[in-house]
Amino acid sequence: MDELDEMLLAAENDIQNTQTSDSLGAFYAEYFGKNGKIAEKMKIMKDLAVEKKKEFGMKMNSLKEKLQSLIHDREVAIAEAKLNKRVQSTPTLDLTIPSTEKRGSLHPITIIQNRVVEIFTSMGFTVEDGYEIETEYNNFEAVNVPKNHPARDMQDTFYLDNGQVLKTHTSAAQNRIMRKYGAPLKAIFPGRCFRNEELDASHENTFFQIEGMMIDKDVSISNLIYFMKEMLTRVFGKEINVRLRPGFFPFVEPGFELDISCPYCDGEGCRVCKHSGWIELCPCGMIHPRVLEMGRINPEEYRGFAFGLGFSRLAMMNYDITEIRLLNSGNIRALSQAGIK
Ligand code: FA5
Repeated sequence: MDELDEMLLAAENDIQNTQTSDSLGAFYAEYFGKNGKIAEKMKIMKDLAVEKKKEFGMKMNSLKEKLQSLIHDREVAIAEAKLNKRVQSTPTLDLTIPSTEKRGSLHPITIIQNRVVEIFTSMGFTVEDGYEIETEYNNFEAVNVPKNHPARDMQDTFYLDNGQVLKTHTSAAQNRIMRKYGAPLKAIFPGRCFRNEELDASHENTFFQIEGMMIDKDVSISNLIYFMKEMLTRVFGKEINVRLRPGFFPFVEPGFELDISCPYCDGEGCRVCKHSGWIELCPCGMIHPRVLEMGRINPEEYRGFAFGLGFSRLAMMNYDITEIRLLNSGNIRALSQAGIK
C-alpha cells in the first residue's frame, strides 16, 4: 500500500511539473496505457488474499480517480496559460472603436448629381432612371437621328453583338419616358453615358449627363431659361446669368447651346472662361415635333423643352478639376479632396 501512496505522490509531482498538453498526454499514456504503470500494479491483485484484494482494489480506484482529476485540472491550467500568453502577445483589436482612418467620401459626380436632383425635385420634376444598354432605336431613331444621319458620327459608341448600344446620351430615355407618362410631363433622368471618343482632358469614354424634359400646353423657351437659371444659381450658390446661342441637335427645334456667366470671375473674364466671361455648359432646345410624335404625344397640342447637362464637366467646374480622367480614376486621395469640399 505504501507503494501506491508513493506512486500517487510521484505522479502528482510529475503532473504539476508538466508544461504542455503533449507531455501531459505522454504522462497519461505512461500511467493509463495498456502496459502502463497502473496496469502493471493491477497484476499484483491476482496474488492477494481475498480481503486484501478488496482493499487494494478500492485504493487503486481512488488513485486512478485522483490522477484523472489532477490530469484534467492540469490540462485546463495549461490551456488557460497558453491562451493568456496569446492574448498578452496580441495587439488589442477592438472592432467597435471608431476608425482613426479617414472616412470615405461621396464621389464628386454623386455630390453634384444629388444637388441637381434635389433642386429639380423641389421644382416638381420626377426623377427617372435610364438604361445604360439601350436599343439603337431609343438612342438614335427615337430622337430623330435616323441611320446614316451625320449626327451619328458625333456620338460613335460601343455596339453589342445583339445590336444594342451603350447609350451615348441621356436623351436615349426620352422616348420611353414620354410613352410611360404621356403629357403633361416634368422629368429629369441622370445617367452614365458612353462614347467612342478620342480621350483628352475634357473627353472621357464614360461620363455622366442629366437630361431634363418639360412638356405641357404652353411651354416655351422662357420656361427653359427660367429652370436652367434657377438650377444653376442654386448649384453655384450665386446669381448665374444664362444666354442661348443657336446649336444644332436633330431632336430639338430650335436648338441651343446654353452658356452661363462665368461663376469664377462673375463675367469679368478669367482663365477658366478664356476671358470671355461666359462658359458653354448645356445643349438644349424645344423638343422636335417628330420626337414628340414618336413618344405618342400630339405636337399640335403639346410643346416641350429638353436639355442635356454634362455632369462630369459640371463637377469639374465646381471642384476646379482640370483633368476629366481623374473622375473615373479611382484615385481616392484626389477624389476625396473634391468630395469633402
Ligand atoms: C447631347 O448629348 C445631347 N443629347 C444633349 C441635348 C439634350 C441637347 C436635349 C438638346 C436637348 P452633347 O453631345 O453636346 O449633346 O453632350 C452634352 C454634354 O455632355 C456636353 O456639353 C458635355 O458636357 C457632355 N459630354 C459629351 N461628350 C462628352 C465626353 N466624351 N466626355 C465628357 N463629357 C461629355
